[in-house]
Amino acid sequence: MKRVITYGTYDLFHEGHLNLLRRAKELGDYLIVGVTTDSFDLERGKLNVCDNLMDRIEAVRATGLADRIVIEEYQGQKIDDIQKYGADIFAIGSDWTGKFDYLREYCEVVYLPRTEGISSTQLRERRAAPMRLGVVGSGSIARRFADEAACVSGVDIEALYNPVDERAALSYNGEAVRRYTGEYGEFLDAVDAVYVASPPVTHYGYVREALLSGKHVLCETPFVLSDAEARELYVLAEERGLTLMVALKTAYCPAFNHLITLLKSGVIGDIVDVTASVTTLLPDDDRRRKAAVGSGSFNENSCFPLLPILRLLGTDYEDIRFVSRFREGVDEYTRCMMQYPAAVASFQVGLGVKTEGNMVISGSKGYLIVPAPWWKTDYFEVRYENPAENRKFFYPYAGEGLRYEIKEFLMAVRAGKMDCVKLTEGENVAMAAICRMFKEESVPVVKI
Ligand code: C2G
Repeated sequence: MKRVITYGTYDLFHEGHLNLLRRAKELGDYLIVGVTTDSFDLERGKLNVCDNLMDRIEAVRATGLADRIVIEEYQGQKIDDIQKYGADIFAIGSDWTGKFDYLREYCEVVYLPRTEGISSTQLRERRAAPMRLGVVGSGSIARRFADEAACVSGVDIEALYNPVDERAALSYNGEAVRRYTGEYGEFLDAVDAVYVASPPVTHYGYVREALLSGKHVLCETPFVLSDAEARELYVLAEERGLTLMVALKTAYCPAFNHLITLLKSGVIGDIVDVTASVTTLLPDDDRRRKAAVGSGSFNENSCFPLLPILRLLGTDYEDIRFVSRFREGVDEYTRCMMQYPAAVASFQVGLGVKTEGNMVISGSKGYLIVPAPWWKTDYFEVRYENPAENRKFFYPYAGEGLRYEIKEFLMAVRAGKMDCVKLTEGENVAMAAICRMFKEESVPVVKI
């Protein structure tokens, strides 16, 4: 009996998939079909899979062509499967020609003709017109965002708004994005949604006007610098049925999310301490180090450490205090301590001081450590008193890591959700409230 094995995601199962399975089956007597898991697809950069694993398996089963269906979970599994199931032939579509020649060591490799004119990507795009996104601002984060957006299907960057810089330009998919200078209203008319990446003090105004014009908003960090402003914007979004999300990239990364779910499931027992730091050493003349509204280390960086703190310990802290080194009217370094009924958190942020950028979460049974830069999490360790029990976890962190937030934003807009469970309204309001308290010194701020 000749055994054939083939693999795929089989998202939005279509004629191309069916033809491929038929051709693969004709090569032998017994067909094994591997269907990728959602996490394996994420790892290999497929971010937009619509159907879940069970639906995709069901679609393959319904063809009646597969004699056995297996789940593909990791890179290198094809070799294991070929040996485990005694496959004689590995078959795959011609779009992969040459890519699986390394399997010839284990069995025959056949590249089958691909069906032209149909693909899951096309079907996904046909299901919903691409979201026309406008970008406010054209600094380095906006440029990185545009590069990352090109990796997410279903999003098109249509317009750039920058009223202050005559030379402002943004390139998307190799082309210059149409630029609007003084006319925010015209810019908003040209798009469905807005990504706000202008200086922080301008966020509130741009977000508000975009929401009033019926546009969904993804706003860079720091979102806004007062809880009253944050609340007002969420009310506007809710009244108009719009999505309002904050582009705090760490919140949407696969590793960070697994870290949170592991901790919530009790791997280190009760969480007693969260310690994290984020420092960016900037030149003295950088805009962010100048005494102006919205500048300084706390405003610039605090949302990063506050993300794990608020997510793990909640927003009901009992006490908060700061020690800051101020130079020329701006905090170039701040250490903050937050006290909870049965836990404590502290973090350091700096623009004029450099620290180790790791995160340690301590618990009653062990601790979790993420090496610097923890906010770009792709690896962490859970450690115990007995080192034999320690565990290491590795994850993909594709590109600049912004594609995850872009994908979540697109999914929230399409699903008609106001925000995303990965970074909630409550957390964003709490972060804005802490920025306000620091600015107003309504809680202890010791200046050194
Ligand atoms: N296919 C095809 N014609 C199309 C579209 C897809 O013949 N118009 C084939 C692909 O070449 C592949 C199979 O259908 O052999 C499944 O395609 P996808 O679902 O896109 O999966 P893919 O990303 O190609 O998975 O481990 C996974 C495999 O490496 C490939």
